[in-house]
Amino acid sequence: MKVLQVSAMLGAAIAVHGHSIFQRVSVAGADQGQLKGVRAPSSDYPIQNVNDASFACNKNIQYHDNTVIEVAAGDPVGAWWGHVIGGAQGANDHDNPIAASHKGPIMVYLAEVDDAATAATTGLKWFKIAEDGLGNGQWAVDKMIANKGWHNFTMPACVAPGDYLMRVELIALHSAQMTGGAQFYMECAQIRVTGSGTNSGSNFVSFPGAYKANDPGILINIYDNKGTPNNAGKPYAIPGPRPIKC
Ligand SMILES: *[C@@H]1O[C@H](CO)[C@@H](O)[C@H](O)[C@H]1NC(C)=O
Ligand SMILES: [Cu+2]
Repeated sequence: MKVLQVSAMLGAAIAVHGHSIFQRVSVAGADQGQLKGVRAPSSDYPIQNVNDASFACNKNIQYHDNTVIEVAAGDPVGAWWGHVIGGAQGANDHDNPIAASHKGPIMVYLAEVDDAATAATTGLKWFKIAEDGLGNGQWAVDKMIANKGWHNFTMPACVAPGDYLMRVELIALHSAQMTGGAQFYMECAQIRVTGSGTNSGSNFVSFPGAYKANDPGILINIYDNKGTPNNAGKPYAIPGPRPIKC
């Protein structure tokens, strides 16, 4: 009986942390495989300090293979999120791919590198290629949950060929009304863009550096006076620069 009670309490404690990890890529509908070409930690914990030295591609990376994923400019791309490495944490995991409370945007950045398999993650110049925030009361995270962990976007058709780190970032805003309360989840994939694009980016930013703790999309109360997480019907200002336009 005691043991059962303790494990029930542990279960509840774990359920409180409905975090997430980006760990799989699809290109033009082809699943590239679990952790193939994605650098990931084993921990699903967020970073909450926008000045964290590991804000680009997360810390304590445990998974880092030599795969470089080919993406033709213009391809549809999917980024798959799971609660923990592998997806669900046990049976009936209601917090997979992420706890439903974790409303917020999902963004994709690229940084050009010499060799995506081995590139260091500091000192890079990042540009944004995709972003989704809040529309019609639905957050990017809501769509990702409805889509079984997949966040789909298009590799812009004008992106110049070359190796890039592709940083996919989700911000959970459920406690973002306190400074330092926003939760940042990010991993980087190793990709090689092909095609005849000529756009090597613009509006470059650094990580850390791109965000401030009090940016309007980071220090924010997303609840209306009834507690609905709809930003009280106001538009949501997605952090960082706008994506490139082709
Ligand atoms: C998103 O991409 C995944 C992986 O390719 C696919 O299974 C899913 O159907 C796509 N979802 C939508 C809504 O396009
Ligand atoms: Cu969480």
